[in-house]
Amino acid sequence: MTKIILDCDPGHDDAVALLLALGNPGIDLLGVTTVGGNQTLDKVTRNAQVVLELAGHTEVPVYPGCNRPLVRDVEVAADIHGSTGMDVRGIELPEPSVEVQDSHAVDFIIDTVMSNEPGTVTLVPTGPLTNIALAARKEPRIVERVREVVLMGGGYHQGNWSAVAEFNIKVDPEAAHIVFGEAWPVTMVGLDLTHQALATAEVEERFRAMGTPLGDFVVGLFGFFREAYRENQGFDDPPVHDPCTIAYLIDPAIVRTVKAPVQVELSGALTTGMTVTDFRAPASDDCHTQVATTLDHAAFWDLVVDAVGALSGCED
Ligand SMILES: [Ca+2]
Repeated sequence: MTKIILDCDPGHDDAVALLLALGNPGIDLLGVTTVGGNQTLDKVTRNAQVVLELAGHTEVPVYPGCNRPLVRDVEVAADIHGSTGMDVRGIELPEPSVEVQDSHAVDFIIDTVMSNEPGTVTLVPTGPLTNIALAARKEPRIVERVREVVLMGGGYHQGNWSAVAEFNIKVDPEAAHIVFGEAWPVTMVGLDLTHQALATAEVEERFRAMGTPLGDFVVGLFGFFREAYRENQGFDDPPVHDPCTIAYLIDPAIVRTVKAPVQVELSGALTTGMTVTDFRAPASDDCHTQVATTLDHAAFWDLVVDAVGALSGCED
């Protein structure tokens, strides 16, 4: 089992990442930490609680983290995720009974990494990298103890929050600079990969056909997400970014990667938040960063469908 901490800002696609992590037998979700991103911290934390409630996993602890980027002002993605950060179509969301923990996300991350065997805990950030950067600064010894950081963010050809920058990196580039700069292994699951993870009508139908509350929840997520992506980003089907990180951890064959140095632009006139990826020569042996390139779309959605089915109590 791969032990992970999911550091997220739910978020439609964060919600699907959570379901995949909860429903796949290969993933041991040690805790959920939240960070201001798609919406404000209080909203995304509540959304994490709602997803755990719906999935029947109220035992997973939730730790709220940073409510703003390290340096820059708060910027949310209401156009894409709605006023709640996780607007859905056609269903009522429950009042969560899951309580949030008193300690801060950054301290939970540090304590968990330090108390587990070295090389056993993977950090999976699917929001801005504020919590992860602060954890690395507060307790530098976590850097050599973390197994790897598998993050959704960035892209080597594409942007979505500017021509060349992706949202998670663009809103807190200083945090991203810290995370990419530390010596731990980093896998960047960026837009080049996640724009292949489209929730097509056929995919959506598989969740509808489950006929379960959780299947309907996913359909409700996709309904809002599809319309938001059509109106704001010119997509026919929405790209479901965040669960690609979990899919990579479950089966690396589903997400192909290539080693390459990545640096984050902090002061570009047009390019702030760009993840500048250097493909010019084969990466050296000590290159600690790799970028995701190609997704096996069918195998990816099979994993998500299986996980949601398992959480729903469905047989295959
Ligand atoms: Ca996210």
